[in-house]
Amino acid sequence: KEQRLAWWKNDRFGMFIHWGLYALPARHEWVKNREQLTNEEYQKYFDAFNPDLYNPKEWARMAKAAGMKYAVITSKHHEGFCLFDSKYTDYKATKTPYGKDIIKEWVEAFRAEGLKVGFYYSLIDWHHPDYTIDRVHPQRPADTADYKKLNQGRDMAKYREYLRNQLKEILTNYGKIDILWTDFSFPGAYGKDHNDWNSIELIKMIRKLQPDIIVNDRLDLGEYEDGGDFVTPEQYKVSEWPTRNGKQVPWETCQTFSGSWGYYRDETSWKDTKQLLGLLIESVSKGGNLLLNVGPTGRGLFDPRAQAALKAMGDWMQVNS
Ligand code: FUL
Repeated sequence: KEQRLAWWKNDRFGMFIHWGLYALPARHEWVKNREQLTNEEYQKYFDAFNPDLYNPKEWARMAKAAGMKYAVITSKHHEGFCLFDSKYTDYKATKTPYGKDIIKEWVEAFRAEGLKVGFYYSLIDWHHPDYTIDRVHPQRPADTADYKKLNQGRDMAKYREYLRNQLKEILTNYGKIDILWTDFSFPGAYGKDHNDWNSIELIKMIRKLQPDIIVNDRLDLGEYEDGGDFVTPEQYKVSEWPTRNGKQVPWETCQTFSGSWGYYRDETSWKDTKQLLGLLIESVSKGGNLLLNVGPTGRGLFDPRAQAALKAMGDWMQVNS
């Protein structure tokens, strides 16, 4: 584990990219859930998905200039839309008007800049017909008595197979992948946990397919011997080096420029340069990494506010890195 993590502990600073159909409505990556949209209502974003200005080389150049050394992109977020060309679904970029494998282009561009590459993959899937409706599903019922009726015909065993097949695809079809960032669990009544994903089998498969890969801690395997390689405090400034069982553990905080992870056009709560640099310095000084998120627009651009922030961080890094 120490060996696997060596480069990552040295590199410290990475770019997170949340991109999917939610970039089109541009009001949070959870929009389908928040507004309880049906697949039919959400379909218009799929039909219109055509990021004509997508230029991953430009993204990679900006990440590198900011001083970032690695990047992690959403291969699939909770909405279920796949940026990669999967054999197991038509709900993917290659079937939209855009028609190309976003992930393939992305991986090539980022590697060419010398950046390490990682995939975020959502265990949650609000589009798949076998994924059971739970308390965080867009179609959640008002009355808990209705879950059973709503879930008739949905089969999590089939979804588990889909999930496993897709993880296998992203860890097989794109060469060496440096990081896997899975997401998420909502244990408890009407939620889901590691049994729903069959996480123990998944982590074994992941290690076999990519022996050097670093995996985050979101397979809900806290008790298991291999619970992942690092912990992921989200959206708060870590005040001291996190511990598990009294021992300091590798950690990475993930943070947004404003609030949401997906592009949110009207958000005004953007952090200023001082806050962003503060996050980086505080994290590194406490032994951690910073994974700073960009949510590209529906046409494939980084918002000018994101570009300016990255530039300002890069200017600082040039003299202080
Ligand atoms: C969370 C997700 O629900 C958010 O949308 C985002 O992806 C964040 C990094 O992880 O669990």
